[in-house]
Amino acid sequence: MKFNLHFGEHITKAKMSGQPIVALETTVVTHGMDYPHNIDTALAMEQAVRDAGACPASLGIVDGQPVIGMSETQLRDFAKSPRGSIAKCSRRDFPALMGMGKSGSLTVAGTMILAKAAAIDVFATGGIGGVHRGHPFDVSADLLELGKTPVTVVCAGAKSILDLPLTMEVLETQGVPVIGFGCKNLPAFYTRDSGIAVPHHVSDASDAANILNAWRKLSSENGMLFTVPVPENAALTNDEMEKIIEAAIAEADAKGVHGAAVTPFMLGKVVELSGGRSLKANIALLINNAKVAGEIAIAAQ
Ligand code: PSU
Ligand code: MN
Repeated sequence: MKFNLHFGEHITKAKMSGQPIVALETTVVTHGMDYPHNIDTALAMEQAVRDAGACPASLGIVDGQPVIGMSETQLRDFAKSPRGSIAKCSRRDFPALMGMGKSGSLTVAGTMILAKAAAIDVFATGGIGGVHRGHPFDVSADLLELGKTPVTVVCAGAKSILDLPLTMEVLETQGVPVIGFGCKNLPAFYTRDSGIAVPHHVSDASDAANILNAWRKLSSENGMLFTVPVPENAALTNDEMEKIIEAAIAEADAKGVHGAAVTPFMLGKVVELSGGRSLKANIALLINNAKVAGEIAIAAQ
């Protein structure tokens, strides 16, 4: 896809000085968390990238215009928008949103597409989409995008609202390197260890940077994943999560929630059923992933 991109001033500056840039997604702002946690977290992620020495670029579609490096005002507008008024934009949604001059927050897949168009190859998010439990044909476009778009994504694994073994199988089929960052098993977003081994792992940003640079040198045609466990002091346990998730899945199935609505529905239910503890984990891992992505981008300079 080709885009007529609008660059924020901070991005133009960073590009001119050769400062590494880290892309950030915005679906988490419009669909992942409520106001004001969403804006506070988005700004804290930007700050974590800056503290690491890199330049943050929050990506979104604003009134039909793809923006690389949204301003604080634009992010605030996204954060305050009533749920559902800003569309969740994945690969399939670009023509409709842009053609009609609408705004869209970008999913992992959507962010990868615009990041590539803007020549940004490092991106931090919370969790990636995956294969839904009990619905093996509901495969997130994130996984297929990782199979064909060369952007490295730093995430906390995927939520166990998903079928994690099947998600790993699809990533393997798509040829996506999955690198544990400080972990030998895939983290499961709220929890640190899914019990599923990842094929490769590193213990710090400098080793991660060596892999990032090898991936760059190979001119890889697909994406790469670094998986970072949620910080220990904010992590939930697998046992408590499993109960919550089973209840949430049962409710989603009973209500017939499907398609793009499934993930936001599940995210909301989990917050409700965990009494807010999942929110604390979510915020902690998002900020930590932004920090790690910034550190890797700087170490790979
Ligand atoms: N998983 C999360 N938090 C999120 C998402 C996924 O733990 O906010 C968002 C991301 O933007 C991701 C999208 O790209 O949901 C995946 O949606 P779907 O499953 O419909 O592909
Ligand atoms: Mn889906």
